[in-house]
Amino acid sequence: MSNMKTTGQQHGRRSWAEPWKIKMVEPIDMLDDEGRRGAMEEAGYNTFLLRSDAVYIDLLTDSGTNAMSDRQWAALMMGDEAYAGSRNYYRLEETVQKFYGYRYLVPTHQGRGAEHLISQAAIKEGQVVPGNMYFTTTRLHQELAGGTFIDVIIDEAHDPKSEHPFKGNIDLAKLERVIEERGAGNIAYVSLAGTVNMAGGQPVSMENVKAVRELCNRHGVKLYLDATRLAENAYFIKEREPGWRDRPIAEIVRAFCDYSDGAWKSSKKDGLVNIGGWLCVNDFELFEELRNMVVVYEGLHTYGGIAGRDMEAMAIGIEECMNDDYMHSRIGQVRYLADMLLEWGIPIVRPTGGHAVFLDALGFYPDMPRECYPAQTLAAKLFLDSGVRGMERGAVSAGRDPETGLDRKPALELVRLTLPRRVYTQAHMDVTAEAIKAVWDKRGEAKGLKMVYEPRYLRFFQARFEPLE
Ligand code: PM9
Repeated sequence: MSNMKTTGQQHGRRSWAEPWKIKMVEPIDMLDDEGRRGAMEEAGYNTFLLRSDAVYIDLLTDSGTNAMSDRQWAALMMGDEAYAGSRNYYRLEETVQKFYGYRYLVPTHQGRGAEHLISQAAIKEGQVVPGNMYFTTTRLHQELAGGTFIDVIIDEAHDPKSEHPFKGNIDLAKLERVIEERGAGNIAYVSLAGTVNMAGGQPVSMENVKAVRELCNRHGVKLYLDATRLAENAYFIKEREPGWRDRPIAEIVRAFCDYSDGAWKSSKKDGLVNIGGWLCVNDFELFEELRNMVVVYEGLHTYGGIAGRDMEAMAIGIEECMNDDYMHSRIGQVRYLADMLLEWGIPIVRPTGGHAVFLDALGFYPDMPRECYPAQTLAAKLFLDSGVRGMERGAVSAGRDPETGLDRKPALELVRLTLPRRVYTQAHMDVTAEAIKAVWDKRGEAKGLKMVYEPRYLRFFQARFEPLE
């Protein structure tokens, strides 16, 4: 039975509240105008290069920024820091098997550790990896393993105004075409992510994963999931897909995973911890290979680069993120912020996604050339106005095409305001919305940025810019 009933909604109340109360607080304050200007200049107009002390409300990412529960903090004291065979590993293994249903688990220090292992083990030089929109670290690991990512997400995902309820879905015709053109033997696997990050946190339907599985079966192709935000994806299935309304999030996650051959996960997101990740597969031979590789790149196969105490907190985080009441408040907070912006006519990606509100920078600055990095500019302007930190998710994040060396120009040029879980209150959301409104009202003044330093990999993390004005 769903525990959503405890929100009191059955009594006709309109409001919801978080199913937790605050036990410990971390003071924050805002630098004055001059302080914020100095901090932004020092950071080369890249919000990743700001010191967090300079930030007032930090919506850079939901990755590793979660507030852990009292149960998780208490669990840290139960860490078994044995080099080999830690009891926390077995607890994590049992929990992952129970909730995600896979046979074999390899722990990793975070998501990209798992991406590295699966890419190296499952991609052969020259193979392609079709998937539902690229993610920065995922695609890079696929490329470093000799693969080429091919986007087969539905067209609606590239349109910020489309109200399609499952904009994360794979376009089956596109996928079939890739398989037929390249030949099934040249497909490493299909890479399917829940609540697609770069599309605006957009979900994948159960119907779609089932159909993708059937298509993969017909061609003998493997299907692996990026389960980083799969519990959040399950909320949208419950809300929007016929037949799932009365099913708990946990059941939906399990049913979704059952269509796949394995998954990787950054537990730093909907897994409700600050560090950790894992990789799971059902195939024993592949598992043996991964278990062997993990000792080279991460650590022994019973800790994979993290402490025993962190594995214990991860196991509890899995149980907590499957709580329907919690998930209702989580997605509800994202919508609270989005709805204020919509009321003021501020352009954001529709429908509102699972982990963040995405500002449409091309809607803010329709006349600014893409070469002047509208989203990078908008993220900088927002920090300068109010100390609110967001993240560019546009041309800078997309990087260069490895073959041509030219800048990729994704259809979406966005600033992501990502909500850490169980961290900020609705008052913080009010202040954030008002800051965005102030930047929106002054949108005619923005001139853009030029890139003055570009690192080789994942340039958005460390690139530096100068203002054009
Ligand atoms: N995502 C995020 O902020 C953190 C790094 S990139 C700015 O959204 C997916 C869907 C992710 C993700 C990280 C990873 C990698 C894999 N898949 O950061 O290595 O969103 O734990 O996970 C970030 P790790």
